[in-house]
Amino acid sequence: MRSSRLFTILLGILALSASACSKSTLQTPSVPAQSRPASSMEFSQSASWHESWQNLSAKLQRDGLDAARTNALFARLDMPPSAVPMGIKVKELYTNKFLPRPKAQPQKPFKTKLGIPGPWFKGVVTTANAKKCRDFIDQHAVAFARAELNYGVPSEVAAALLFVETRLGGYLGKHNAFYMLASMAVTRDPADIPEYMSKLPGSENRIPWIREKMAVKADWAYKELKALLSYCYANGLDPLKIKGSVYGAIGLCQFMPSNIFRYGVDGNADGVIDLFTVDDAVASLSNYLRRNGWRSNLSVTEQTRVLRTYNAMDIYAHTILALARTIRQLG
Ligand SMILES: [Ca+2]
Repeated sequence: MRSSRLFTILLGILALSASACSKSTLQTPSVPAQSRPASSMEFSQSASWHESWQNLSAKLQRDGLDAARTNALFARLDMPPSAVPMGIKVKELYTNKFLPRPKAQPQKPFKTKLGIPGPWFKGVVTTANAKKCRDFIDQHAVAFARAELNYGVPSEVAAALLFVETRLGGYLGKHNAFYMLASMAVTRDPADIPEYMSKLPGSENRIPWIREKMAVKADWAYKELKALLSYCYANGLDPLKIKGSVYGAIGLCQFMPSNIFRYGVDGNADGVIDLFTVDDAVASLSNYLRRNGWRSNLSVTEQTRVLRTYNAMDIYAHTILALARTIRQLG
């Protein structure tokens, strides 16, 4: 039953691929309103933020990014770096290192009727959510069938992962990925995140430690920024229009930009890898899982190990596997 449906669906792929040729185009300049600063207090009080962007732009060009596009892009970025991504990261690192809190008793793993160990993310593994995933698979039957055939990742697992990451594309992050990564890349001085520093007890005595961590994270953000811009230029996408997480993960499958080059797939063969389309997101995440060890007939423990390459938490992997089984039980 399943395989004959699969075959019918695959017959439709060629026709679909031939007609799908729309390309994203560069649009007129404008910074998304939701990316604008809520308060100028969130940013460095330094008067030289224009200079920060200029230096960043010059470095990207020295590292090989197209000069005209990069200059034009930064000319449109008419606001100071945001302290938000680096501030949140420093707060997290500092709190873990210097302000350990008595941990709540961790939930012990437990057996469940589904055969997937708990705990799971609260409120995710429900029949209602499984139905949403089943409907989503049916609506995008070609994308899921093709990915399952090419990479061996069951549709239910791919859909459950998309549900956990972005609620099937319903929540794609409220930030502009380019602005967040660019901000993080130029925020290297504890004085640039005063709102965060003032709330961390004892931080004034640990400036060298904080500065060192900021440098590592800023370098990381720079690499991701470079990957994001290379991706946008290669695919005709406008970086100022790409929504993402506070750390620049994008698309239905929430890939970091550097992973797009490693694992991104143009699922619908329209010449563009666009992780905001279901076809490309499902193909890309399935390729990612396959390349990180997904095979048919893996045990739950082995499936968990593969999913943990996507996100290192057991609860993440177990939630996806439990939701996938619930979808399958719907038939
Ligand atoms: Ca595509």
